[in-house]
Amino acid sequence: QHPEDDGPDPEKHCGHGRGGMGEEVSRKEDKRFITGRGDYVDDIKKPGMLHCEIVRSPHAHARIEEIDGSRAMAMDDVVAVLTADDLLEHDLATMPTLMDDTQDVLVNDKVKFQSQEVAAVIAKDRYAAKDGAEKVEVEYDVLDPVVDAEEALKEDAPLVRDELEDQEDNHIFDWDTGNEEETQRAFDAADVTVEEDMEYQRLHPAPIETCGAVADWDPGKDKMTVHMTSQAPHAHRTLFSQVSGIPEHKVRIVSPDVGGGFGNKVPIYPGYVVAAAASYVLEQPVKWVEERSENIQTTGFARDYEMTGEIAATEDGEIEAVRVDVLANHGAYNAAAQPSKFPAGFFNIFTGSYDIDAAYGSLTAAFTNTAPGGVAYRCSFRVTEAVYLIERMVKVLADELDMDPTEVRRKNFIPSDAFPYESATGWNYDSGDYEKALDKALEMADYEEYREEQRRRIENDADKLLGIGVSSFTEVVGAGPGKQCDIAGIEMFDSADLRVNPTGNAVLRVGVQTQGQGHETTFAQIVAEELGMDVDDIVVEHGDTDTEPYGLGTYGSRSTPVAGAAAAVAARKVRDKAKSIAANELEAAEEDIEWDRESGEFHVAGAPDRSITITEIAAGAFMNHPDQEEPGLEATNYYDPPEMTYPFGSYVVVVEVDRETGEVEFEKFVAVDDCGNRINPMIIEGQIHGGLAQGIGTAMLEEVTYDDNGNVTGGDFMNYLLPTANEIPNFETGHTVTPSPHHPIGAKGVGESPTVGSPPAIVNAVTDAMSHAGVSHVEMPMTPDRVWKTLSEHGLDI
Ligand code: MCN
Ligand code: CUM
Repeated sequence: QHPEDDGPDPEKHCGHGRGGMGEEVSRKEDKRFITGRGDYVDDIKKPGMLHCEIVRSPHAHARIEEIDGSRAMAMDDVVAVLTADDLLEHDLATMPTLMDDTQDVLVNDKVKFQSQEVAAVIAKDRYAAKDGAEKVEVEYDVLDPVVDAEEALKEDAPLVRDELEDQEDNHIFDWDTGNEEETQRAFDAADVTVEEDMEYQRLHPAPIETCGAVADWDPGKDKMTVHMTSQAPHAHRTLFSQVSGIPEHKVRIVSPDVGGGFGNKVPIYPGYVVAAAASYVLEQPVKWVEERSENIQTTGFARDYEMTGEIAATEDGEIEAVRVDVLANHGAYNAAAQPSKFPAGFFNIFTGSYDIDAAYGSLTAAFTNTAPGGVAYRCSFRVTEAVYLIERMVKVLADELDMDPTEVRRKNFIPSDAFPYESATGWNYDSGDYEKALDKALEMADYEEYREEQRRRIENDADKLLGIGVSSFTEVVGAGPGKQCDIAGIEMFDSADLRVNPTGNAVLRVGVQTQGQGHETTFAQIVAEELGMDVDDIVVEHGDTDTEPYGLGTYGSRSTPVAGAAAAVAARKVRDKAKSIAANELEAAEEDIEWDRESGEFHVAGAPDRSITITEIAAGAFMNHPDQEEPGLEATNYYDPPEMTYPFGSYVVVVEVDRETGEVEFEKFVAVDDCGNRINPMIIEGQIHGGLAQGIGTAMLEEVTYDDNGNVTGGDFMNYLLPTANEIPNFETGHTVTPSPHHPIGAKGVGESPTVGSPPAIVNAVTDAMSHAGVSHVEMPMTPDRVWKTLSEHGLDI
């Protein structure tokens, strides 16, 4: 995959003061963000631009009898009212989802979830469009909805997808993994078995910026340009071209600055297609930007798994088998944003950090009258659900055996010398050292002292109970390899294109798309490290399909594992050519030219004073190129990773549970993460803080709920509770470094780890406070009323 190079050594100080690996370089992008010069979709204004407002169904399940747009059309600034009939003329009434289902762009026959797209009003300004949308009259024949997956699978449930020929019920698919018989045998023979039901509630990714697009059809060039909020511009261009029939080279997708993605901006939404269709028909630019409630109510949601976990173990806590059964609510369409061969995402990594011989998982997915989705919100394609399951079950087992949960973990960890390790469900873990991370976290958290304090409080019948929760999670991020992972058939590689200019600075173009992760800084650091350039001399460009090399986008924490590898390899290719130019400049043989990572310079072997910098080499490449070489200094790499990367960590959470009110307070929050070699520790810290906040939101506050009529009851930020600074404790972070053996710079992804790893640690802490009274589980979000109820059911309330 790349020229032989051991890469940066994590033991040594990296970066060498030029802003390479390991340096806390300030974020290059922040200057424009904090001075109000960001360039978001809603900032784009084009001459003659029209505005699109979507008319949405107030009902969750209803047949459309009639749509009358005449009163809207009669308004002054309204230019057009579009319905499914108009889109049908252009074959755009439906679009494929990422899981090969077909979703209505505008509803043709039957509404399948509340706020589904029914019609669109195009007007000269946003206000007129909104007023017009209110004047569109839609006659509905309201049907009974079903919002719960279990209800949806009952025989007399309303049929969500009656337009599908073979669909007689709401069942979408069954999926399983592992070895059922072997697992059953282990359960039959086990000393101890435990079982727990747990729900991973439906969540909303909640980026600051909602989804939107400015579509601009140019009839002179036959070209469609769409500025849109996209985590995957190239993949979206291919899909746009396939759906619209406009040849791919005549479609340009631009993702300017994106105000947060969190998985929300991986799917294609009807609004994008409507804006593009309207621009095509009206031959004017059309802008569509969602409002907050539209985003909360209709955008790709996260989770919604009802799980039953089981563990079979010996009396001294050795785990022999794990089994899990899942009921998944996929909403009205099968539209989870994940590699197409993985209908349950990467959920089958549910054996976690443990060496377990037998495992079996089964899952049933159902249609309901709710918005589609399932994969979003820092989930690593449902590793969140898998980690929650196993880390909760280990705690349940520890309680059953009356053992310390950290002892159970230690007994079962995959040993650090067992890597590469193949799990019972077929994952190939690249590297890990779980005990080291756990030791570090326990030490940072004063674990033993808190255990003492916990005992004291129980003995003294204290008003506030203490709970200590641990999670030792393993992540899997960095999809491909392309043969295993694809989006709509396109293999999941990624790319980087590095061009050095005659004056010695460079432009790196990448196929991934940052939404706040700081790629403009960290990717420049990779090049600085691998080429000896100064980080300020490298500009990173992304998000324009006309200029960037094809890439699959940013999600599943794949940017560093895949595009980061591509950037390193492209830089090394440039370095190879640089050697030839250096030889020419220094009048030496190419074999005698060595590159020194420390100084970043090229010199003649055995003569360190005969050296030359990359800036001088750049000049040589353009002004005095060697006869045997092409002029210029650039390289491109398309990187198909041989394997995914397996970051991990140990989190320790200490909580106080108020026996009178059920309120939970964080006393201590320790997070030790291992993402292999670290590019920018400050950016990593930021990723961890944000992810932990989202983990706290998950465990304590957030849930998308529906009433029996299918109304979204948490459709705004008054009801859908995001954590604020008030709810967030002081985090103590630490790290260990276990490099990925197959990644050119030894890095693993980190963006999702904290959201994946923290919810079980928090729930483990809250249950731990009450486990002496027999509490084995509290469902998320652990609101005070829920916790109080649990306290009172177990005689702990006062
Ligand atoms: N990094 C590093 N050293 C490492 C690993 C990562 O310095 N060993 C840096 C990276 O170079 C990058 C950042 O940390 O600048 C995150 O990298 P990575 O783990 O590769 O994740 P991605 O860049 O692919 O980001 C995706 C991930 C996902 S899937 C979600 S969801 C999420 C998350 O990132 N969405 C975010 N973090 C987010 N942060 C912000 N601000 N906004 C979002 O929408
Ligand atoms: Cu699962 S949310 Mo991210 O992969 O964009």
